[in-house]
Amino acid sequence: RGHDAAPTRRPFSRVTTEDIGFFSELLPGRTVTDPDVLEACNVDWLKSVKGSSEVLLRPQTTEEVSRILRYCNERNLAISPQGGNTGLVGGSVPVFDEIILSTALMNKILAFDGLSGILTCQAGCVLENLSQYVEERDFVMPLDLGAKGSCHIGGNVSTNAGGLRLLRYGSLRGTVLGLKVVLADGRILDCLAKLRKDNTGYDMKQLFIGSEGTLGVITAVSILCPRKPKSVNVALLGCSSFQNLLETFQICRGMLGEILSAFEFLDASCMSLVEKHLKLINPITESPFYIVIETAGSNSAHDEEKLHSFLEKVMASSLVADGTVATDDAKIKALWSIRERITEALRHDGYTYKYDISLPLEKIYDLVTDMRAHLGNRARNIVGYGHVGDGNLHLNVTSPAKDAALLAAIEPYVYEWTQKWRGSVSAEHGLGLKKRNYIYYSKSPEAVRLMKDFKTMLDPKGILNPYKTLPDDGC
Ligand code: FAD
Ligand code: 2HG
Ligand code: ZN
Repeated sequence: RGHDAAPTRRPFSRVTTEDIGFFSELLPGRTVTDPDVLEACNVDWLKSVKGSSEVLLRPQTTEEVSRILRYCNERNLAISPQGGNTGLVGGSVPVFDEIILSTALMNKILAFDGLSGILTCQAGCVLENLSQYVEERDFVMPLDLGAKGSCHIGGNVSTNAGGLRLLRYGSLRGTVLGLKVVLADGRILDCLAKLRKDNTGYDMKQLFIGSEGTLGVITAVSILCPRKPKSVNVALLGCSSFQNLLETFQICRGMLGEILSAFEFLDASCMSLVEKHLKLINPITESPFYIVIETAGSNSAHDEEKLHSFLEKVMASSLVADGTVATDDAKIKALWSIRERITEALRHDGYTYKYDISLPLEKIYDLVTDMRAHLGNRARNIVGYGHVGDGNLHLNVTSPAKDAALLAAIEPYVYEWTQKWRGSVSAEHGLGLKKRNYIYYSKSPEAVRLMKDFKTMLDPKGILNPYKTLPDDGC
């Protein structure tokens, strides 16, 4: 089953006027049937998939979510949970007429402990708002990503989003300490622990992290925030080859050690796209590859000394051809924009085929090089960028419009390539609608069968985000 394989509508009930009546009574003024509002929620951020839902529900509390799900489960009505709708795999919008359950009004901060740094909030809090809130209290969120202005923490947890700080603070599987989740039949599972350590049996919250709304609706999150670093430096460096970039990474880890907080890369094609479509300025000499390094520490003199000896070493050995360092906020932001806004630039470049691949570090750019040779001039642009520190490549292929022949040339080639090196076909974006049928390239049939068993146990009628994450077949 290919990228565009359309699923068949399952025999869920259709929303009736009685259903609308029930929801309107439960959520007065927050049961939306206005086609103009629904239009935006039915389409994903990439404008690549579109549903036809006629109802948007905007609960404010866990209790309301519970009553919605209990009702939908009894009525056999399907639900598509939605946060900021910035997901990149078609997971956040309905495929057919599933009811959209938005967390947009679940945006309250519930508690912040200034001693431990543990933040507890509702699932619909926008990541950037949380960052601002904890930064005012001298802490930072353990995750950061280009979609921060729109994405919700519940969406981040549901996709197990990685982002730009994972290298330093680790994945949400470690920093999320607790969750409150509503199950398909309306039961409320309160695992909103605020403990660093808790080995009382199975860690139930892990099941919901990265499950893309298929096992339950997350309504609240508690998350461990690190202290805000006193000193931050960002460097943009140019490298003449990917081999030089990898050697620079090795030296960087050794010399910057505990202050290294990000090591990201982009190739020259990405730089051209942000220059062309977003009018961003490349402040250094053109190079085949660029690195964005961030240091975050507690002593600016110590951090700058370390950073400068590292830069001297990599420039003296010609691993790095040119570079610039930023210490003030405006320049730091400008350098980060070059990396963070590539996804936006790609959207301007045409229809985009996205691949979010984990590979052994030494292989990550070979996939881009091989794809260029394989596709020849059939694509508009073939670019590579991503999280070097995490072994995560973002391979993107653009074309003037949707192109079935181009797609057939990319897939399954890209997945076979990834499988050969025992990589992952979804490093951090999830499987959603678009990648669900490629799961076997990275997971064994036994593991997928167990996933299906969990799904059946927790959502026997399959009402939660149908057609997403799990493959269509009956394996
Ligand atoms: P949505 O898109 O609304 O939903 C995503 C999935 O989670 C869907 O399956 C949805 O059904 C489910 N869901 C949402 N909320 C809930 C809930 N409360 N309970 C249960 N299920 C729920 N990802 C990365 O990992 N790293 C990045 O660096 C990164 N950068 C990005 C940059 C840009 C410009 C964009 C557009 C996206 C980027 N992403 C990145 C993709 C990433 O998946 C999302 O940005 C983010 O994690 C999704 O949050 P959201 O609130 O928008 O969720
Ligand atoms: C990033 O790292 C995001 O910028 C988006 O994960 C990647 O658009 C992409 O392919
Ligand atoms: Zn990414």
